[in-house]
Amino acid sequence: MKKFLDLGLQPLANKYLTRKEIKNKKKEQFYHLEVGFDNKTKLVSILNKVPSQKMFDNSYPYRSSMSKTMTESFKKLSKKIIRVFNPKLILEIGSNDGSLVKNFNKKKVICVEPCKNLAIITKNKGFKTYAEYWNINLAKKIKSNHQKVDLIYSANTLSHIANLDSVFKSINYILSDDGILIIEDPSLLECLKRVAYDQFYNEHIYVFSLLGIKHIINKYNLELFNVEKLKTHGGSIRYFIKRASNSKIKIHNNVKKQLKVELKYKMDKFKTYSEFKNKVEKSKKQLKAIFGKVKNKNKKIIGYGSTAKSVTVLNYCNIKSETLEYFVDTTPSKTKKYMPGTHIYINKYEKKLLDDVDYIFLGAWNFKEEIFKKEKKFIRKGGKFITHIPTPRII
Ligand code: DWN
Repeated sequence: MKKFLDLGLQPLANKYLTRKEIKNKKKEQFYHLEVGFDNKTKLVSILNKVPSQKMFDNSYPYRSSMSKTMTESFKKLSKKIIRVFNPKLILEIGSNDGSLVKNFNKKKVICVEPCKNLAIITKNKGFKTYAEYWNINLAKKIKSNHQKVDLIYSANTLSHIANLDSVFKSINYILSDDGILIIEDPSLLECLKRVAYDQFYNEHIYVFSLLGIKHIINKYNLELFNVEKLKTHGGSIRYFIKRASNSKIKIHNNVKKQLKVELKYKMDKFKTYSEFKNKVEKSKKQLKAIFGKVKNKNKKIIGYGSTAKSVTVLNYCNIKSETLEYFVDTTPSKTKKYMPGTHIYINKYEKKLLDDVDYIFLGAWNFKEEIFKKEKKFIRKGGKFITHIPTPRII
């Protein structure tokens, strides 16, 4: 791995602080957020990894069901899975609060979710749930209880696991011969194009490209047969994978097309990443200038969506509560808490909290359309948004 980006010292994203922890001056854990590119594997990864147990514990706050965009995307995919693949047994790695599996017959789904506070949700709804980390021991346990599975799905999870060899070895072990693996994660190409450097934080150990995925799955005799571009999470890719030995499934032209696009963008070259670094540094200067200008006019700025991504932005750009007064968020486990590192307060979302606000920083920029639709009144009254994607600007 050759380093191309340094985003400074960062607190652990998703470790929101309680009032008591702030009062007692709780010492937060910081790590050095550096990002590198591996010329051999074409993987882009953070360099200093935080152990999974410190990140995905019994109080993980992110709930995928909090966004209409995500629940609709999962619903659409579920219909497609039933229509096209009609699997007998589905395994979801990283099932969060069950927003995908709720679309399936309970008897046909196995959930894997190491965060116990989330695993309990699917368990209580009657889904077979393993509250464990995905690895070969768990794959063996599941296989001995249920036999092989014929569809494995994993969204926004594999990018969170450091040991990709263990991930794919375990998948390889449990997937039936004509089984399908569907993965979706943020797209590195979109991240580069949008200068979305906030896709990098302790949980996002990797931001995948098709080039990187292809390299790792080939080692396990797995093969891509289709890719779909998604709008979710600021631009994601859904990878459809089969065993190389399964010749019944034709390889879609989309795979070649996407590879061509990535190569045209020179994603296989280090230079592309060092140029990205320059864009990130420029973005920081521009965002700080916007906040400075607005604040000098004594305007009230708040944040919308206390995302893990905004932890990277605020800490990298050193934006604190003197500038951004508070966040609003709909996630119960985040509200009435404080943002990691910057200690900006998170209010439970209520429309009236926007009444005297002049500017809103879009922490959840990936849900811009959903938020703009919801906040028509704020916009009509002349309220403005600040975003750093793709370039810092006021909307
Ligand atoms: O990979 C990950 C993704 C899937 O989710 C995790 N590592 C952590 C998390 O990342 P994030 O926090 O950057 O995710 P989101 O989905 O961009 O978070 C959106 C936040 O905004 C949530 O806290 C909910 C909030 N929100 C809101 O308050 N009102 C979102 C919408 C759409 C809204 O209308």
